[in-house]
This record gives sequence, C-alpha cells and structure tokens, in this order.
Amino acid sequence: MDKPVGIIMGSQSDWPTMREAASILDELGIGYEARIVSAHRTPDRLWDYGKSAVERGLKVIIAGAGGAAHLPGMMASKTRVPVIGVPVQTQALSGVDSLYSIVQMPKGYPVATMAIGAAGAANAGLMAAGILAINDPALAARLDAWRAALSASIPQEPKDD
Ligand code: RP5
Repeated sequence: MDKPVGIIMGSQSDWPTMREAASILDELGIGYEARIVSAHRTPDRLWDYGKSAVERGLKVIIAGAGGAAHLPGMMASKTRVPVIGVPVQTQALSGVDSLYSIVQMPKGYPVATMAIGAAGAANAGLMAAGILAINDPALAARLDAWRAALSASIPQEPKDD
C-alpha cells in the first residue's frame, strides 16, 4: 500500500493522541507512516524528514506536538507538503500552549491547525482524507460513506442513561 500520509509527533507520549489520526486513516484505507520527530530533541531528523518528504511521495503531513510545539511549523518551513498541526493537550496549560505555538504562523508558511487533543487528531486524519480525495474518487466515496454513517448514528432525541 502507498503511504501518502506522514504522521509525526514530538514524543512517544504524543502517540495516544496521534493514534486517533492513525485510526481514521485505517478506517478509510489510507496508507501512512508514523514517526517520532522532535523539533528540539532530534532536529537533524526533522530536517531530513522535511527535506525528503516530496521525493518520498508524501502528500500530507500530520504533525502533533505539545507544550513548546514547534514541530508543525518547522516542518512547514522545510517542505511544501501540506502540514496539518495537532496541538497535544498538556498537563500544565491544558494544551493552550500547544495551540498557540502551532496556530500563529507567519505569512508564507501555513500550518492547518486543528483543535486541541484527540478530536483534533481525528479531524487531522479526516482533513488529510479530504485532501487526498480530491484526486482519488474511490477514497472520496469512502469518505462520503464515513460521513453519512456518522450523521446516521446521531439520534433525533436525547435519552436518559
Ligand atoms: C513535546 O514535548 C512533545 O511533543 C510532547 O508533547 C512534549 C512532552 O514530551 P515528553 O517529555 O513527554 O517526551 O516535544
């Protein structure tokens, strides 16, 4: 299977969050790789990943990090492959630190920033699917079906526990 999506994260501790993106890609039959790439602890790995992203055939990069979350922005500065940023929830500041670190990119190097935490990671998977579906009718049909199933699962009325 092709692996058009790269899921990268700053630490092993981000994986429980970033796994939500991976699960969505699994559900939709999209190939991906998952790697730990830290802007601060492994800057050379970040550089190499960004430099080789296009030639390796990556079409979308999902980058999650927490705290001083520089990974998504640094990756966006190193490759034109679209970067979707996921602010990982932190203990000290609840992920607001991560969000602010990712969202305020300077003009010229965008990061598509998702919500904080698990919902943001899942939505990053769906955003990647939407981008890839532009040129993949079979994937577009799977994504439409996924969205329709979610809608159909929402009850009309609330019920007591
Ligand atoms: C960031 O620091 C990572 O993305 C992670 O969210 C945070 C904490 O990392 P650990 O100390 O848990 O490895 O670089």
